Amino acid sequence: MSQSNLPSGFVALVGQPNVGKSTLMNAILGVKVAIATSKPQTTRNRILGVQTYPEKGQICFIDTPGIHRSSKRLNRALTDTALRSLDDVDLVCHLVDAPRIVGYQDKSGDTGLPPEERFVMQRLAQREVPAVLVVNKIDKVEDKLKLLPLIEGLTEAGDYEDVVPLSALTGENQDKLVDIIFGHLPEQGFVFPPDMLTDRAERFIAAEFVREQVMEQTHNEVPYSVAVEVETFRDDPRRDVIEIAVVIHVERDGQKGIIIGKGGKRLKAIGKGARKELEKFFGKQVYLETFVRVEPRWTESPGFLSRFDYE
Ligand SMILES: Nc1nc2c(ncn2[C@@H]2O[C@H](COP(=O)(O)OP(=O)(O)OP(=O)(O)O)[C@@H](O)[C@H]2O)c(=O)[nH]1
Ligand SMILES: [Mg+2]
Repeated sequence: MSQSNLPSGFVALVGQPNVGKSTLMNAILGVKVAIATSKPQTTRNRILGVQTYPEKGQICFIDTPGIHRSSKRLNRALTDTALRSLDDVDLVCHLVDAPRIVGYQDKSGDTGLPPEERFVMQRLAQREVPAVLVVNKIDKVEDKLKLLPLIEGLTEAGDYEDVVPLSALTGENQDKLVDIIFGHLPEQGFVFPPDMLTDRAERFIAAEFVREQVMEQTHNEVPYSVAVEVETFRDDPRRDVIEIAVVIHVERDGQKGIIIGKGGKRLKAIGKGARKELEKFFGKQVYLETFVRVEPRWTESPGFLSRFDYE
């Protein structure tokens, strides 16, 4: 088959927050492009990740924010971004968190689909793109027999071309998903050059890697009140170090104190963690400076949200 006949196209990864969309994209790409944390609402923008198989074809993943119900401006913008991503793709992968659904019981003790999952399914049903159901985190389901009723319930409630139970963490069944995806892509040759990885600039990646550390190392409302902006990004090819300076925006003075920590300890740990990840990504030494600034109620400010491309 000549390269111009190989299957390729756009595949949106969608689902509730924290189901493993970014982890799965990174796992298939073999590179961390999208940050992933243990907390929901980590991803805030649509992020392209391209994986080229020279003999097989090209998958252009679109990682998206988690779809969820909320009255907050930032959160509504996240769900809107995810839903807009469905407009121009060839296939949707709807990810669900297997252990969460297996363990679900409503107030009366009935099992079934959690209402948040029904909300996502309703939103997906309004689109015409074909969808594949990806049942993620199966490594966390001890009794695999419990997956069967779960899959039955989901496929009854939604309209899917295929179902793939897998683990984005261990890699189990990921090849199967790749094969299924290729079965749904048009034979049109590569969309992007084979060495393309993402559409996101280095500055975006740098800011995101810092935000990842803040989200993992803080708790309660703090992770959701943080936005990170790169002020300086200096990568001089004649020098073997990249100089990066970032501002961590928070909403309140108290949050600034939490991020800095006693004697600057937490900010130091955040910087250290981010620097390690950045050096891995850029393959070069990184000198990272961090500043914390208070931007009152930025999560409700249209100007600030659009500055970060959140809406
Ligand atoms: N055990 C297990 N954990 C997983 C798996 N996939 C993802 N996780 C974990 O689930 C958490 C959420 O992963 P993310 O990739 O950030 O999830 P997401 O769907 O992108 O979340 P949002 O960006 O908030 O919508 C992280 O702690 C991951 O390590 C899996 O297959 N098994
Ligand atoms: Mg994500």
